[in-house]
Amino acid sequence: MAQDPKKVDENSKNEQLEQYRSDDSGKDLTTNQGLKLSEDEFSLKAGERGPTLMEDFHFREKMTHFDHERIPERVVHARGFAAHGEFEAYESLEHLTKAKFLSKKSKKTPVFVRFSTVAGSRGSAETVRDARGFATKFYTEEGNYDLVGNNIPVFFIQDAIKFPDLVHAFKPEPHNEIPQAATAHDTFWDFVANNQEAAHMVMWTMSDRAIPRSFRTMDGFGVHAFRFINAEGKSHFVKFTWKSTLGVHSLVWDEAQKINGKNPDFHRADLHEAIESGDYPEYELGVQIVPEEDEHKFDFDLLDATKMWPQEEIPIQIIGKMTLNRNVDNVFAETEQVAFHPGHVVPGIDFSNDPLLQGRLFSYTDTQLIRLGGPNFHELPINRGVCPFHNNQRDGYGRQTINKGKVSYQKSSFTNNTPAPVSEAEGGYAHYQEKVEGRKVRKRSESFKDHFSQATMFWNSMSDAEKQHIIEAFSFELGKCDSIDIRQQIVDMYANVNLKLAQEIAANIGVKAPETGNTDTSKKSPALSQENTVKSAKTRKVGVIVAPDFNGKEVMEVLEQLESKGLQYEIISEKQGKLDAGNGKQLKIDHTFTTADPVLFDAIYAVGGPDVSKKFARNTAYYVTEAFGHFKPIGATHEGKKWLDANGYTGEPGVVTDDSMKGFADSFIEAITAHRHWTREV
Ligand code: HDD
Repeated sequence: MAQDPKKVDENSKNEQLEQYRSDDSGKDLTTNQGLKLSEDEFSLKAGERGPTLMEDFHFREKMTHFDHERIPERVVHARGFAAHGEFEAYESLEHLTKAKFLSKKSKKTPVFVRFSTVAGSRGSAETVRDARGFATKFYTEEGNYDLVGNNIPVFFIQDAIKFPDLVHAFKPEPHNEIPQAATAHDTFWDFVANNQEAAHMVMWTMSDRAIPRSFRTMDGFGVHAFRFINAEGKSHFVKFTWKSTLGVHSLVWDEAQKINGKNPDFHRADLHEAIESGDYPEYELGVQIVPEEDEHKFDFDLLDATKMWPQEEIPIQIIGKMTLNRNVDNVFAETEQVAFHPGHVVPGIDFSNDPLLQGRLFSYTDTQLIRLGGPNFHELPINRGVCPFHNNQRDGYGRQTINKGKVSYQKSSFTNNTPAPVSEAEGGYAHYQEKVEGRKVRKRSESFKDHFSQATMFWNSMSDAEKQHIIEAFSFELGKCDSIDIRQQIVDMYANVNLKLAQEIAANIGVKAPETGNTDTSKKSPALSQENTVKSAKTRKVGVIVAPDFNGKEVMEVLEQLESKGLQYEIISEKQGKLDAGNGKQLKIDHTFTTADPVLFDAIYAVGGPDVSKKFARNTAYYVTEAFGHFKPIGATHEGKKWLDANGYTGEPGVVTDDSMKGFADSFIEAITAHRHWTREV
């Protein structure tokens, strides 16, 4: 079904979706044919205790639909969560690209974004160590444009033909389907040892980037070099980056593993709640531009997806902002059925010859055909463009469009040769006329053969704490490899990245430490360290532990200040209900100690009360000890201070106590702004 041509604005997609939404509450129950039903709890039987009858069309329809409810999950990125929003251009990029959604300052375009883990199946936990998918669909007036990226700017492999091998290696091992959503097993590391182009991305996946605190606190990357083409036909290479306005912040590994048990839905719940409470996630879009003539000026190949473009060498120009402001109405209809494809482009955006990108251009439509059951998935509401579409494609499973007339071919005098292609000047997509020549070969370019320089740059750019986390992550993952031979191969391989890194891992996992290796510390990209990211306390969640008869007046003031600075808090006590907060106020208890857990908060504020049970004291000690061990800010006032004293935490970095309450909230918020306190001795 084609839509009327009309101006696209930020509301266009929402208005289009509205015609497909159905609110069933308050309505009469019917079959799918619209027949009203008088009974829905009992099947039709021959006698009250007799067999169910074949003629029970209602039973058959209900059961058949249920039996067919599941579709294949995505072969990768199966576990995901999505939201709607809008993109606003900060300026006109007409000098670089014809793309209309980037053509005017303040122009708004509706978007749909799906975040995902990569390895785990659809029901797997969310805070696993993995890359995160960051796929954005722009519903533009010229058709859908998909930017299908990850939260890591490089990829494991250089050529798409290896993708099935890579995925087979990191997925659970086929003989026992273990482990779920984890690379801590033999086959993944065997693949890495034998495909050393993975060295750089593995550095990222062993770093804190692979355990984000939230989808809201991670950046996104288009990974490949694409092309911008302007109205004069001039091409520039471009890389895309999404930058979270909250900065890039991560969990610690012990915490991440525990969250997977306490709340396997941690990331989706975080995104959903943030949008519901008006804390809309925001990401600025940045572009790095390289003129065609500069293609060979760098010490890496622009077409190699295992290389990033250091922003100190090729600056990032911020060109717009995306705001996610609406949750989906139905996860299956929208999040599950959305079909992304790096080949969904608009005039002004074109491809480079990156062999990973070239292969992706085949794979995505192919996978949707099996996953969404046929060639008409573009008609699903979430996938429909907001501009009209007309062609001679017809039929197929689930076809919804009723194409009128007898002609479904080019060219026909009956229709005056329409629908007709249009010229480039009228918006017709024309591929960039790159001159290409060469012999047919199955080869890797010489310029793709340096696998270690940027992995070393990444290592050199890390803070001490980040380096320590990387060593621990390698030690954990390799420590779970059964094969000592593979452990040794990986350690030897990483001596090419940094000798000390390899030696420290070797010492932890019981293999021989390499004696020689890379000790060069000269090349760095400070922007890679999360130490240098945006720091903000906004939207952080504080767990507040209170007991009956707590000092309501003072504590309520602290809570008001947290709220006024944009923080969230939840109250934890021994029993749910309400506590008297003085001045006629009451404080609602959100959680008992068991319905929450310290790993689910960014910070803990211990208040306590004058007279608490031994169990209460033990629980509070557990909360502050966990928070301390995860380097989290801890605040304590009133009776709460004694738990910090008892454990020797008072005075440690990020531990804020105040006898007089003067300035407590400010100091506590400052500690929360720092995110974690790595200099703490744990
Ligand atoms: Fe891919 C899904 C990102 C390489 C083949 N990929 C998928 C999704 C993201 C990415 C975010 C999930 C989209 C969604 O939420 O629905 N993929 C990447 C990035 C890559 C990459 C950033 C490297 C730069 N992918 C890649 C290669 C191939 C694929 C080399 C195959 C040649 N990817 C797929 C797929 C998926 C997919 C099998 C599974 C589900 C889907 O496409 O829709 O076709």
